[in-house]
Amino acid sequence: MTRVFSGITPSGHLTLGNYLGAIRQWVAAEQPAGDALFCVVDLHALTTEHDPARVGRLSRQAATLFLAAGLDPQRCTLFVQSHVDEHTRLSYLLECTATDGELRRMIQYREKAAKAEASGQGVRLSLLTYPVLMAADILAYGTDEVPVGEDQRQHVELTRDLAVRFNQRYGHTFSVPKATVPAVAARVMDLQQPTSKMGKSAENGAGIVYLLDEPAVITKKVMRAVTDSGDDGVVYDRAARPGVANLLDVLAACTGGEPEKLAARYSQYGPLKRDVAEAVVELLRPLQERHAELAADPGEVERVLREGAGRARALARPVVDRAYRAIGLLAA
Ligand code: AQP
Repeated sequence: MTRVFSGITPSGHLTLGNYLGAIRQWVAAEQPAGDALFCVVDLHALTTEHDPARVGRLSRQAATLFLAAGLDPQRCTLFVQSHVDEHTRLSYLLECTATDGELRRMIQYREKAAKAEASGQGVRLSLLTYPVLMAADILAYGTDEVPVGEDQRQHVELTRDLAVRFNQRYGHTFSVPKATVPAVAARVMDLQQPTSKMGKSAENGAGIVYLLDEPAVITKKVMRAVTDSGDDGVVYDRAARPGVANLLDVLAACTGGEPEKLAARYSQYGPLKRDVAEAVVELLRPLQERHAELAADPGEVERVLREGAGRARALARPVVDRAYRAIGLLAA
């Protein structure tokens, strides 16, 4: 059976990018017997300026959205990263395996560090080391596959490198996982800045569709999406026409079509935007309705997370203990 692990950082309200790039794949990867694990990776939310109360609220909301999206706690394990100590235990061993140089090369680190520096906040050391914690999140479960959006591919590559290096130095300890990235909408772009990723921690939400946005808000954001100048109608060209290509990707992901073929149906941007808005609203409607029901019973979400943490701990403990022995630490 294939072990699947993935997570989302509660650093903002979840977006259409998180849904199309990650959560939707997770639902497809769910398996009987709880062999897939999905996690609210709350420790990662502490790597940049954060409001403690908001992290807690967003963690609960993310878990509620996982359930609303259709993840079934009978068929997979849902939990919060900080509830399972094995992640941080293993992270230190992997810090002793990784090098400073390879972490400084991570694109997300460079982008986020530049942003933190520009705003005068200072760069937290954890921003540099969090890909190692992410590697620990994945390796602690003997993971085979990590369903993620395109932006996380580099971190999964690092995870693979660390697993191979650790195994070579200290004996076979970890499975070597691979990223699985969706065929369409692996990188949903900001509707206002279509050369930047639709990211949940962006300061301006005008180009971001949040999963809990009202239908009228979604429609407004899509109708105001930046499109490209050019008089040759609607064509799918990610490099030259990123705004239109993004809309076509989203439409394809929502309706199951292919972006190039969908482009041929339109000669103007207006009708394309109207169809995208309608498709996104309809895609999110059942998720929003289920979220409203679940949010009325937060005790049930907490129960699911507690139970999930218990199962996750039992899976991770022997793997992490094995890594401790392999690297040379005495058994307690
Ligand atoms: N725009 C996107 N398109 C496709 N997939 C995306 N993902 C994120 N944004 C898009 C995928 O969602 C999963 C969870 O992402 P994350 O929480 O690890 O990272 P993030 O959403 O990128 O959030 P950050 O880093 O806190 O802040 P922002 O969003 O501002 O960069 C991953 O599988 C990711 O690929």
